[in-house]
Amino acid sequence: MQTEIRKKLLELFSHSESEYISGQKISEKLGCSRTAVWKHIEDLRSEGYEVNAVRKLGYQIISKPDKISANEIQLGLQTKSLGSKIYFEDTLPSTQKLAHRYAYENAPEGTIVVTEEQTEGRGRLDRKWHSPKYTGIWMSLILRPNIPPMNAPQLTLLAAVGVVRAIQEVTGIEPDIKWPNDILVSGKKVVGILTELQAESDRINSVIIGIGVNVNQSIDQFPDSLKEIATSLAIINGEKIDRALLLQQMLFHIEKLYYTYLDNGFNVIKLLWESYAVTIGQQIVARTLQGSIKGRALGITDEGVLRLQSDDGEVHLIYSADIELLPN
Ligand code: BTX
Repeated sequence: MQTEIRKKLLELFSHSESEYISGQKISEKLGCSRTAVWKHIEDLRSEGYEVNAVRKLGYQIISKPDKISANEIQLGLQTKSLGSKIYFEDTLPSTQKLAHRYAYENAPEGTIVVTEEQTEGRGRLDRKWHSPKYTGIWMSLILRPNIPPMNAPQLTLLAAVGVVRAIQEVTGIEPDIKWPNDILVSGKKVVGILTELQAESDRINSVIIGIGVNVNQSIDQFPDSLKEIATSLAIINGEKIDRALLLQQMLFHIEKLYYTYLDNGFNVIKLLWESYAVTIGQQIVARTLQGSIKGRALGITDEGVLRLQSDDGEVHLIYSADIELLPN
């Protein structure tokens, strides 16, 4: 929408808060046709405004989009390096893509890329990650740990613990972790984590941790294919959550765990992770690219690999899979 017209339109509504303004009046004030008015209203809706339209009465703005900004993220951030450099965009194909570029261009450790909306958000194995505007936290974090590349999956588990702690603190919700990268509430996914590497055979240049949190979506904002398997923190709590604050707390907890990890290794993280994990002790099916294995999840190894005992007693090491929890 042209900025001038948008400004006029919003001004018009700000003078008559919670009142209806007729399409006729808007078209006169804006100097455009009724069809153009309708188009401008549709644009506002696509940007996160909730607009009521009632025949004969006109239009009424019910709520404005709940935006965040780099400033808001920075203000009150209690970290040393995470978030020390913030790239913030209103819309992006994927934060992960841009973070890869910045990592390649030597962005310092702790750099984050955050956006209000992803048009091509992605999960593992090139799956899609639904990332509608002004509702979630869509972020990629660049770390440069001095660890062997094979230990990088530990950072996915570390990030999951950090996100769970932040969610607990800010919302009071107690989420579960499903190996390796899902955070669930009442069995539905609220967070996905995607860890990618820029590495040589024995050395990590950077780890890019993509985190997607469903924060303020209403149920209607999920496509039908996700309604049964996904939820948001606001749906669970029945009220909107301060996304900037949640993001700050995520960075705070991830950083604390990260320094513990660099100083003392994976052990503490492993214990914490296991305390939040629903997978452990459960009957599960692990679907890997090589096929499916059914059995009991015993725990994770020091490398963060899942140990699964199949019904014939054999213990399998699962490096990457989709997990289905079966009733015990
Ligand atoms: P995943 O492969 O474990 O999960 C992807 C699957 O999750 C999809 O196939 C779909 O079934 C389901 N799904 C898609 N969108 C959502 C959603 N919003 N909520 C719940 N379930 C959903 C998980 O991959 C890793 C996701 C990482 C997303 C972040 S966002 C910031 C960064 N940028 C980017 O492009 N990806 C990461």
